Amino acid sequence: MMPVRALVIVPTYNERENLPVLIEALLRHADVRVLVVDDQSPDGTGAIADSLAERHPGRVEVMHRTGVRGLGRSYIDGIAHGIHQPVDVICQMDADLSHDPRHLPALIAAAADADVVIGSRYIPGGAIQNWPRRRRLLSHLANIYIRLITRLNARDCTSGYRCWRREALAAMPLDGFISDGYSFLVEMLFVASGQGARIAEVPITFVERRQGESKLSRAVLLESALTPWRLVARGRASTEGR
Ligand SMILES: Nc1nc2c(ncn2[C@@H]2O[C@H](COP(=O)(O)OP(=O)(O)OP(=O)(O)O)[C@@H](O)[C@H]2O)c(=O)[nH]1
Ligand SMILES: [Mg+2]
Repeated sequence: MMPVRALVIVPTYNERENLPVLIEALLRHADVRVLVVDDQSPDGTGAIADSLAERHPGRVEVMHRTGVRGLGRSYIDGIAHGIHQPVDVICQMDADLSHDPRHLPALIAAAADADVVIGSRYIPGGAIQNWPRRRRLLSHLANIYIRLITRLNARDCTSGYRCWRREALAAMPLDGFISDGYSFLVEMLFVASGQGARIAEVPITFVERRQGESKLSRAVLLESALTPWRLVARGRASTEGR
């Protein structure tokens, strides 16, 4: 069987302690390349990423974004670059070591029969480490809420650990996306599902970050609460327009 070539896109904002550890672990897997998308992190993550790219030529690439910062925007830029690379699958994961690289082969393998594979905390075998009860509850309720409104079937619609077949990503109209923060992840699934993408899940153990700071703010939570409604409203408008 031909090896599956993977590109892993890692958005970073202030992840200087975490990024080197993540990249070394990722590169232990053959046929894996990494694209770091840094948003001018004030802590110097961008320079650290550059030195990692120098140490691993051909396997690590860095995109330094300027202008408006954002997780969704970073993914859009990273994906626009990634879909033109000679790879079979494109993965997304957080830089803060919450997403263990040891799960990557399972995600990539499952993409043989799916267009997108979610690293899932909420299917049998999935788990979360070091989250307080409050945060667990919030995430759990968020997923119920999203599933109810959007009719998505996946158990973990908010996981940022995913593996896409390159063609499935290339088919996404990313320019028309309406969300930018964490709900960008929900929007990606919603749009993919609307395009008939096959969505699969494999269990992961999510580990809360030890280094660096969380960027989860009130504004992010509000956007997350509104996005599912905006997505279905847009979906209805586009079917009525036909
Ligand atoms: N490029 C870029 N990356 C970002 C931005 N905001 C967050 N990230 C990265 O996106 C990933 C997820 O962000 P986190 O802050 O870990 O979000 P979270 O997992 O919900 O919150 P934590 O509890 O802190 O882990 C990490 O790799 C961040 O560095 C941003 O504005 N731009
Ligand atoms: Mg995190």
